Amino acid sequence: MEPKAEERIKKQLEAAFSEDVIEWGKPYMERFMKLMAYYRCAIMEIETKLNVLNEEFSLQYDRNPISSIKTRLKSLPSIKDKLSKLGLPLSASAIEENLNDIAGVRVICSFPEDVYRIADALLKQDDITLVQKKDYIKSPKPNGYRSLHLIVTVPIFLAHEKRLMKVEIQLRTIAMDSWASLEHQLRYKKDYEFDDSMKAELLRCAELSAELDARMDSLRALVQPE
Ligand code: 0O2
Repeated sequence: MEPKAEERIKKQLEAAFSEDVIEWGKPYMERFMKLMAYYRCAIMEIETKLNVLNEEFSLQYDRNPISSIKTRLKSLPSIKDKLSKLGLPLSASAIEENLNDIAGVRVICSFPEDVYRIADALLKQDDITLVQKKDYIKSPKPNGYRSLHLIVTVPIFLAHEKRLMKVEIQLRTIAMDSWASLEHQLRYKKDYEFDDSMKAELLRCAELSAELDARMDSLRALVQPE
Protein backbone atom coordinates (compact mmCIF):
# COMPACT_ATOMS: atom_id res chain seq x y z
CA MET A 1 0.00 0.00 0.00
CA GLU A 2 1.17 3.51 -0.77
CA PRO A 3 2.68 4.74 2.60
CA LYS A 4 0.94 8.15 2.41
CA ALA A 5 -2.47 6.53 1.88
CA GLU A 6 -1.92 4.09 4.75
CA GLU A 7 -0.93 6.94 7.05
CA ARG A 8 -4.03 8.92 6.05
CA ILE A 9 -6.36 5.96 6.75
CA LYS A 10 -4.65 5.38 10.13
CA LYS A 11 -5.26 9.02 11.07
CA GLN A 12 -8.93 8.70 10.05
CA LEU A 13 -9.22 5.56 12.19
CA GLU A 14 -7.65 7.28 15.19
CA ALA A 15 -10.05 10.20 14.78
CA ALA A 16 -13.09 7.93 14.45
CA PHE A 17 -12.39 5.34 17.17
CA SER A 18 -10.82 5.13 20.63
CA GLU A 19 -7.55 3.21 21.19
CA ASP A 20 -9.18 0.09 22.73
CA VAL A 21 -11.70 -0.12 19.91
CA ILE A 22 -8.83 0.11 17.40
CA GLU A 23 -6.95 -2.65 19.26
CA TRP A 24 -10.05 -4.89 19.42
CA GLY A 25 -10.79 -4.28 15.79
CA LYS A 26 -7.28 -4.87 14.39
CA PRO A 27 -8.22 -7.97 12.31
CA TYR A 28 -11.27 -6.12 10.89
CA MET A 29 -9.12 -3.08 10.19
CA GLU A 30 -6.58 -5.18 8.32
CA ARG A 31 -9.40 -6.47 6.09
CA PHE A 32 -10.60 -2.90 5.66
CA MET A 33 -7.11 -1.63 4.69
CA LYS A 34 -6.74 -4.49 2.22
CA LEU A 35 -10.12 -3.70 0.68
CA MET A 36 -9.18 -0.03 0.33
CA ALA A 37 -5.94 -1.08 -1.39
CA TYR A 38 -8.01 -3.17 -3.86
CA TYR A 39 -10.22 -0.15 -4.59
CA ARG A 40 -7.09 1.93 -5.21
CA CYS A 41 -5.90 -0.70 -7.70
CA ALA A 42 -9.29 -0.57 -9.44
CA ILE A 43 -8.98 3.22 -9.72
CA MET A 44 -5.54 2.77 -11.30
CA GLU A 45 -6.96 0.27 -13.82
CA ILE A 46 -9.75 2.62 -14.86
CA GLU A 47 -7.44 5.63 -15.01
CA THR A 48 -5.04 3.76 -17.29
CA LYS A 49 -7.88 2.69 -19.58
CA LEU A 50 -9.05 6.31 -19.82
CA ASN A 51 -5.53 7.57 -20.53
CA VAL A 52 -5.13 4.99 -23.29
CA LEU A 53 -8.45 6.07 -24.88
CA ASN A 54 -7.43 9.72 -24.61
CA GLU A 55 -4.13 8.96 -26.32
CA GLU A 56 -5.79 7.03 -29.13
CA PHE A 57 -8.48 9.67 -29.72
CA SER A 58 -5.93 12.46 -29.70
CA LEU A 59 -4.05 10.71 -32.52
CA GLN A 60 -7.28 10.21 -34.44
CA TYR A 61 -8.84 13.67 -33.95
CA ASP A 62 -5.80 15.81 -33.20
CA ARG A 63 -7.18 16.98 -29.85
CA ASN A 64 -7.69 15.53 -26.37
CA PRO A 65 -11.27 14.51 -25.53
CA ILE A 66 -10.33 14.25 -21.85
CA SER A 67 -9.32 17.50 -20.24
CA SER A 68 -8.51 16.02 -16.81
CA ILE A 69 -9.15 13.03 -14.55
CA LYS A 70 -9.69 13.26 -10.79
CA THR A 71 -9.79 10.24 -8.53
CA ARG A 72 -10.79 9.76 -4.93
CA LEU A 73 -11.25 7.00 -2.40
CA LYS A 74 -14.22 7.58 -0.11
CA SER A 75 -13.00 8.61 3.36
CA LEU A 76 -13.65 6.43 6.39
CA PRO A 77 -16.01 8.98 8.05
CA SER A 78 -18.11 9.15 4.83
CA ILE A 79 -18.18 5.35 4.60
CA LYS A 80 -19.24 5.15 8.25
CA ASP A 81 -22.02 7.74 7.71
CA LYS A 82 -23.35 6.04 4.61
CA LEU A 83 -23.41 2.57 6.20
CA SER A 84 -25.14 3.87 9.33
CA LYS A 85 -27.76 5.66 7.16
CA LEU A 86 -28.41 2.30 5.51
CA GLY A 87 -28.55 0.61 8.93
CA LEU A 88 -25.53 -1.55 8.09
CA PRO A 89 -22.49 -2.45 10.21
CA LEU A 90 -19.04 -1.05 9.46
CA SER A 91 -17.49 -4.16 7.93
CA ALA A 92 -15.53 -4.98 4.79
CA SER A 93 -18.30 -7.20 3.44
CA ALA A 94 -21.01 -4.57 4.09
CA ILE A 95 -18.87 -2.04 2.22
CA GLU A 96 -18.19 -4.31 -0.74
CA GLU A 97 -21.77 -5.54 -1.07
CA ASN A 98 -23.65 -2.29 -0.51
CA LEU A 99 -21.57 0.75 -1.46
CA ASN A 100 -20.91 1.51 -5.10
CA ASP A 101 -18.90 4.69 -4.76
CA ILE A 102 -15.88 3.79 -2.62
CA ALA A 103 -13.66 4.16 -5.68
CA GLY A 104 -14.52 7.31 -7.61
CA VAL A 105 -13.16 8.55 -10.92
CA ARG A 106 -14.26 11.88 -12.38
CA VAL A 107 -13.55 12.42 -16.06
CA ILE A 108 -13.71 16.00 -17.29
CA CYS A 109 -14.21 16.08 -21.06
CA SER A 110 -13.92 18.91 -23.52
CA PHE A 111 -17.30 18.55 -25.28
CA PRO A 112 -20.58 16.67 -24.54
CA GLU A 113 -19.89 14.45 -27.55
CA ASP A 114 -16.63 13.35 -25.89
CA VAL A 115 -18.46 12.25 -22.73
CA TYR A 116 -20.48 9.69 -24.69
CA ARG A 117 -17.58 8.70 -26.96
CA ILE A 118 -15.35 7.92 -23.97
CA ALA A 119 -18.15 6.18 -22.02
CA ASP A 120 -19.09 3.99 -25.03
CA ALA A 121 -15.46 3.05 -25.73
CA LEU A 122 -14.86 2.13 -22.10
CA LEU A 123 -18.06 0.09 -21.79
CA LYS A 124 -17.19 -1.86 -24.96
CA GLN A 125 -14.07 -3.29 -23.30
CA ASP A 126 -14.59 -6.95 -22.53
CA ASP A 127 -13.32 -6.79 -18.94
CA ILE A 128 -15.64 -3.93 -17.98
CA THR A 129 -19.19 -4.70 -16.83
CA LEU A 130 -21.82 -2.00 -16.47
CA VAL A 131 -23.67 -2.30 -13.16
CA GLN A 132 -25.66 0.94 -13.30
CA LYS A 133 -25.96 3.98 -15.56
CA LYS A 134 -27.55 7.32 -14.64
CA ASP A 135 -27.65 9.87 -17.43
CA TYR A 136 -28.10 13.24 -15.74
CA ILE A 137 -27.10 14.94 -19.01
CA LYS A 138 -30.15 13.70 -20.93
CA SER A 139 -32.26 14.00 -17.75
CA PRO A 140 -30.68 16.63 -15.44
CA LYS A 141 -31.49 16.60 -11.72
CA PRO A 142 -34.21 19.13 -10.68
CA ASN A 143 -31.49 21.49 -9.36
CA GLY A 144 -29.79 21.48 -12.79
CA TYR A 145 -26.97 19.01 -12.03
CA ARG A 146 -25.67 17.31 -15.18
CA SER A 147 -23.19 14.40 -15.51
CA LEU A 148 -23.12 10.86 -16.80
CA HIS A 149 -22.71 8.40 -13.91
CA LEU A 150 -21.56 4.84 -14.48
CA ILE A 151 -21.00 2.12 -11.92
CA VAL A 152 -18.77 -0.54 -13.45
CA THR A 153 -16.82 -3.53 -12.30
CA VAL A 154 -13.19 -3.91 -13.36
CA PRO A 155 -10.93 -6.87 -12.61
CA ILE A 156 -7.76 -6.41 -10.61
CA PHE A 157 -5.15 -9.13 -10.86
CA LEU A 158 -3.43 -9.98 -7.54
CA ALA A 159 -0.66 -12.53 -6.99
CA HIS A 160 -3.09 -15.40 -6.33
CA GLU A 161 -6.50 -14.19 -7.36
CA LYS A 162 -8.54 -11.98 -9.63
CA ARG A 163 -11.09 -9.70 -7.99
CA LEU A 164 -13.89 -7.71 -9.57
CA MET A 165 -14.06 -4.26 -7.99
CA LYS A 166 -16.79 -1.62 -8.36
CA VAL A 167 -15.87 1.88 -9.47
CA GLU A 168 -18.12 4.93 -9.84
CA ILE A 169 -17.22 6.96 -12.92
CA GLN A 170 -18.64 10.45 -13.34
CA LEU A 171 -18.18 11.89 -16.83
CA ARG A 172 -18.92 15.54 -17.49
CA THR A 173 -17.81 18.51 -19.57
CA ILE A 174 -15.70 21.41 -18.30
CA ALA A 175 -18.88 23.53 -18.10
CA MET A 176 -20.80 20.84 -16.16
CA ASP A 177 -17.85 20.40 -13.81
CA SER A 178 -17.51 24.10 -13.17
CA TRP A 179 -21.24 24.36 -12.25
CA ALA A 180 -21.11 21.23 -10.04
CA SER A 181 -17.96 22.38 -8.21
CA LEU A 182 -19.36 25.83 -7.47
CA GLU A 183 -22.78 24.46 -6.48
CA HIS A 184 -21.06 21.98 -4.16
CA GLN A 185 -19.06 24.79 -2.52
CA LEU A 186 -22.19 26.90 -2.01
CA ARG A 187 -24.29 23.97 -0.75
CA TYR A 188 -21.70 23.01 1.83
CA LYS A 189 -21.79 26.43 3.50
CA LYS A 190 -23.52 24.76 6.46
CA ASP A 191 -24.91 27.89 8.05
CA TYR A 192 -26.80 28.93 4.92
CA GLU A 193 -30.18 27.70 3.71
CA PHE A 194 -30.98 28.18 0.01
CA ASP A 195 -34.28 29.95 -0.61
CA ASP A 196 -36.42 29.43 -3.73
CA SER A 197 -35.03 32.40 -5.64
CA MET A 198 -31.44 31.20 -5.04
CA LYS A 199 -32.38 27.69 -6.19
CA ALA A 200 -33.95 29.21 -9.31
CA GLU A 201 -30.78 31.22 -9.92
CA LEU A 202 -28.62 28.07 -9.62
CA LEU A 203 -30.93 26.28 -12.06
CA ARG A 204 -30.64 29.22 -14.48
CA CYS A 205 -26.82 28.99 -14.23
CA ALA A 206 -27.05 25.25 -15.03
CA GLU A 207 -29.23 26.03 -18.08
CA LEU A 208 -26.72 28.65 -19.25
CA SER A 209 -23.90 26.13 -18.84
CA ALA A 210 -25.91 23.58 -20.89
CA GLU A 211 -26.42 26.22 -23.58
CA LEU A 212 -22.69 26.96 -23.60
CA ASP A 213 -21.97 23.24 -24.07
CA ALA A 214 -24.48 22.96 -26.93
CA ARG A 215 -23.02 26.00 -28.72
CA MET A 216 -19.44 24.85 -28.30
CA ASP A 217 -20.43 21.38 -29.52
CA SER A 218 -21.96 22.92 -32.67
CA LEU A 219 -18.65 24.70 -33.33
CA ARG A 220 -16.77 21.44 -32.74
CA ALA A 221 -19.03 19.64 -35.24
CA LEU A 222 -18.20 22.30 -37.87
CA VAL A 223 -14.46 22.04 -37.27
CA GLN A 224 -14.50 18.27 -36.94
CA PRO A 225 -17.33 16.69 -39.01
CA GLU A 226 -17.99 13.01 -38.17
P1 0O2 B 1 -18.87 12.79 -3.18
O1 0O2 B 1 -18.01 13.37 -2.13
O2 0O2 B 1 -18.77 13.49 -4.50
O3 0O2 B 1 -18.74 11.32 -3.30
P2 0O2 B 1 -25.59 7.79 -3.47
O4 0O2 B 1 -24.35 7.76 -4.36
O5 0O2 B 1 -26.12 6.43 -3.20
O6 0O2 B 1 -25.34 8.61 -2.24
P3 0O2 B 1 -27.34 8.52 -5.54
O7 0O2 B 1 -28.44 9.54 -5.59
O8 0O2 B 1 -27.68 7.14 -5.96
O9 0O2 B 1 -26.74 8.58 -4.11
O10 0O2 B 1 -26.09 8.92 -6.37
P4 0O2 B 1 -25.99 9.82 -7.64
O11 0O2 B 1 -27.22 10.60 -7.89
O12 0O2 B 1 -25.55 8.93 -8.74
O13 0O2 B 1 -24.89 10.89 -7.23
C1 0O2 B 1 -23.88 10.71 -6.31
C2 0O2 B 1 -22.71 11.67 -6.57
O14 0O2 B 1 -22.94 12.49 -7.71
C3 0O2 B 1 -22.48 12.65 -5.42
O15 0O2 B 1 -21.62 12.06 -4.53
C4 0O2 B 1 -21.83 13.84 -6.13
O16 0O2 B 1 -20.46 13.59 -6.39
C5 0O2 B 1 -22.55 13.84 -7.45
N1 0O2 B 1 -23.80 14.65 -7.38
C6 0O2 B 1 -25.06 14.18 -7.45
N2 0O2 B 1 -25.95 15.18 -7.39
C7 0O2 B 1 -25.25 16.32 -7.28
C8 0O2 B 1 -25.61 17.71 -7.21
O17 0O2 B 1 -26.77 18.09 -7.20
N3 0O2 B 1 -24.59 18.62 -7.13
C9 0O2 B 1 -23.28 18.24 -7.13
N4 0O2 B 1 -22.35 19.19 -7.04
N5 0O2 B 1 -22.90 16.93 -7.19
C10 0O2 B 1 -23.86 15.99 -7.27
P5 0O2 B 1 -21.67 12.40 -2.98
O18 0O2 B 1 -21.76 11.12 -2.25
O19 0O2 B 1 -22.72 13.43 -2.69
O20 0O2 B 1 -20.33 13.06 -2.63
